[in-house]
Amino acid sequence: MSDEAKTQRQAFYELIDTRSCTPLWEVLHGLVPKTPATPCVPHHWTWDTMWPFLQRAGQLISAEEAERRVLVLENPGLRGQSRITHSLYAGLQLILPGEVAPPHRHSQSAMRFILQGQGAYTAVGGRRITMTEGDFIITPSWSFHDHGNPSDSPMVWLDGLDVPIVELFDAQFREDGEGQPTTAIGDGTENLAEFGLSMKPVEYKAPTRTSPLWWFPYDRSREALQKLAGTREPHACWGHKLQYVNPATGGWPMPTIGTFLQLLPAGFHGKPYRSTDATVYAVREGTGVCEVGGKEFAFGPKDIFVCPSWAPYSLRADSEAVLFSFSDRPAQQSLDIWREQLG
Ligand code: GTQ
Repeated sequence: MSDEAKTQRQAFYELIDTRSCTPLWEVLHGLVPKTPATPCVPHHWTWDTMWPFLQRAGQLISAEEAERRVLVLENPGLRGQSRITHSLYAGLQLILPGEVAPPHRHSQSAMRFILQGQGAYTAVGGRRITMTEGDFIITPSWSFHDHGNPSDSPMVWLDGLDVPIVELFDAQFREDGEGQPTTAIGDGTENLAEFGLSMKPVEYKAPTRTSPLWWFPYDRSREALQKLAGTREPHACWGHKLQYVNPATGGWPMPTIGTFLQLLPAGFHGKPYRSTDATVYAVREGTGVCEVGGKEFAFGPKDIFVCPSWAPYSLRADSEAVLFSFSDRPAQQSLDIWREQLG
């Protein structure tokens, strides 16, 4: 191209720039790359690092003052954005004995996976679900919730929220306080009775795609995995892996976040796998290694690690390992854009 043509083009770009306009041909391949181009990088937060940070946070601020005493897990490729992946938020929440985190509600959907402690509750619509290590709990979009810890030990859980997705759509709403009953109207066991046995009240009609079962106790999921592991060969990539479901629809528990629990037998050496849903792992039991993006994360209980979209990763287990994970798979599938590749 001649210098004159270059100069003319540049002058044209500058002219249209003054009217909030830009030439597609300069940006096309960035807009529609051949394969996913993500700023999200693989990362590992060990419990050994995070537990002292959480304890220190517990000395510095109360749950009441903080509203939620959470250390946000920020992806190193997305610093300052409060995201663990491009589409999801994650944090570690600490609630000390005797504390309450005040009620609020928001349009963002939330999930918790309990890492440490037992006897603290999260109240959804006034039903106080008493939580134990390994439990998976959902807080549906726009439902009032607060947390309290009447037990005598600290509780820590992993929070996962669809904050960046709701932000993408500019559909954020929040309301504080009031709406939540201040005394418990149930302990969560009635929620298990209604929806936790592959049955539902006959009059129930699903008003949304969010699961009416909010509490998925660990002992049940763990037992299911153990049974599976005793009766079949592990899958070459993911061992024995179950996904949590909305019992009323058979779909995902939340419209934006999918959750999984998997067991890797001792000595398991998984084949590489990749999918377009960047995945956050929380180690529940055992030790092993995740190989991803040229890194090796040697993981142990309560560690968190993240595998970005489309980066091949493989999982190994030294001892029998149980991993909880979550991703935006339901959102991608409802948009018909989700892909995976095995081996
Ligand atoms: O527990 O309601 O980690 O609203 C971030 C935002 C937790 C919560 C978080 C929240 C919550």
